Amino acid sequence: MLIKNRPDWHMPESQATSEAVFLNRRAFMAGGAGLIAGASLPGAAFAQGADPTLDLYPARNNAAYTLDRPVTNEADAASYNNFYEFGTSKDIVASSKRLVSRPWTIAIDGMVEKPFEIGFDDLVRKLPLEERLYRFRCVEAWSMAVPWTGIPLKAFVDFAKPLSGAKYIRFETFMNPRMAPGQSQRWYPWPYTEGLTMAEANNELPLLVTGIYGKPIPSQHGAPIRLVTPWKYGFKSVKSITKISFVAERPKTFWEGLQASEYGFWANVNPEVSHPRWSQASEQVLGTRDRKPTLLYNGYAEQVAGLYKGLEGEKLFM
Ligand SMILES: Nc1nc2c(c(=O)[nH]1)N[C@H]1C(S)=C(S)[C@@H](COP(=O)(O)O)O[C@H]1N2
Ligand SMILES: [Mo]
Repeated sequence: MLIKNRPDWHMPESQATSEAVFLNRRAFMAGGAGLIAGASLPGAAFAQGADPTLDLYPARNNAAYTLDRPVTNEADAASYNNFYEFGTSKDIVASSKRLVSRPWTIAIDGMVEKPFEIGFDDLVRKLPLEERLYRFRCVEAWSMAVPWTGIPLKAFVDFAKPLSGAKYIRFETFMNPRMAPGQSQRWYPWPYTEGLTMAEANNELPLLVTGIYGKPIPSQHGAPIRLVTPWKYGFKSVKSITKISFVAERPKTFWEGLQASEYGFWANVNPEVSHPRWSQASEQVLGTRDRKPTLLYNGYAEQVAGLYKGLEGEKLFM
């Protein structure tokens, strides 16, 4: 196995237990560990042309969203990723180059006036794009601060015209095991899915992200379009979306399907509620030697706390 030199802030494997460590064990026992090797095949066969949305960047910055810490170095954010479709390590940049992000079609279905499909390059020119600086917190207790560019989810919801019976929005990633070797690992509930309540979807914070650091989003961050919900743990921020459905029932998410006792639907950040394998009290800031205290709702209580009034009986923080 190749061990790359890491900057000295990088957490040793022992500290940075992966979200899926128990799965690796399961895979090993099933004799499927060799499948992971496929994730590092060269991506040459999938080479693509210039990005057709380059002219949209950098987008206007929305100055309403400020940070309490410096923006994470771009190279650090771009080389420490979770994208299980391309491997379970943090080092998936090379294998994620297999992601073919053009042409890219998104299906909008379920409880909408009229289901439709739209090409990504068409969608991104129909709706407003803006840049926002957000904190981002993974349940593995690392964090970063990122200039995302995206479409406010609320603008997309209005565009999709959901019916009043729609109570949740469900997001789904592509399914293509030939392109994404991790999807050959049959014990995962592929494709990756996530969901929000309609009230959450209509909040000001969630972004359908299409860019990062003033450029179109690269493969490892979830090209060409992914969700970002900065008050929730990172696993809610589903990458490379191909389907958005409006539904009446709470969707079952990928991580709930894997391990419901550890990963719930709400997944709101709370320093006082530990995950079974990680204290959530503090976070390792990527690219620095800093551990910072974690903030309730990752510092976004002012914007989102009201969403959870009356839901105190729910497991809001896992
Ligand atoms: N489709 C898909 N989306 C995903 C994941 C994944 O494995 N597959 N991992 C999630 C997790 S656990 C995190 S922390 C973030 C990481 O985003 P980043 O690599 O852009 O920092 O993506 C989330 N979205
Ligand atoms: Mo994560």
